Amino acid sequence: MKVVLATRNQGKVVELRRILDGVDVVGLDEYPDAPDVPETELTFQGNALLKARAIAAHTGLPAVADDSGLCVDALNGMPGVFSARWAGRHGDDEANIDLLLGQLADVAPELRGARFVCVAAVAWPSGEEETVEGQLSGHVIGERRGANGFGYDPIFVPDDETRTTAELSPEAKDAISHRGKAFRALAERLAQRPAT
Ligand code: ITT
Repeated sequence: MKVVLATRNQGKVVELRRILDGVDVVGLDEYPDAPDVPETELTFQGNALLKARAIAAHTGLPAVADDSGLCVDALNGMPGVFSARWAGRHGDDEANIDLLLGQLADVAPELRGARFVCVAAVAWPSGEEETVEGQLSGHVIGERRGANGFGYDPIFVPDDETRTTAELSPEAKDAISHRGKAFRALAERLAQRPAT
């Protein structure tokens, strides 16, 4: 089965291709005229569906999208759906991390709990759609460590780990990550369905 991956984030494309092993994944680079879909919803599920729907309508293929982010307890769940643009400019990982570290500077270690959340959506050209969710709980540390991954990985340590997700190998991150969980569930759904 062929599906279009509705993301322009290359870090995600790399992760998703790895996780959706066995599915024929084409990227948006093959559809240069595909619409840019603003994430206007206030939930991960709403935004994932917006993106998947628009790309399924444009390509006539099943389209897969996710919306994800980091929900920090001390910030009442923020940045959440605003994670990619927390410091103002979409995808500016360095500025986003700097801002978050500043906001948590006076927060005690035991109060720095957070979780990554990912909602993955598939939209079928027929109009049907499904979503699945994955989470990874942990805490935010006070400085950057590690060079793997993307986004907030250098400052996030999962529960039962001492390393940040940027210090884990890609495979070790996939095995426990919010996106790994959501997309493995989605891959099962895709395997059970015809392509139209
Ligand atoms: P698309 O919308 O094109 O898929 P995006 O980067 O805008 O790409 P999101 O709207 O889902 O994606 O934003 C997710 C942001 O949350 C991402 O830019 C990171 O800042 C953060 N994030 C999500 N998953 C992460 C992960 O596994 N590791 C580190 N940061 C992550």
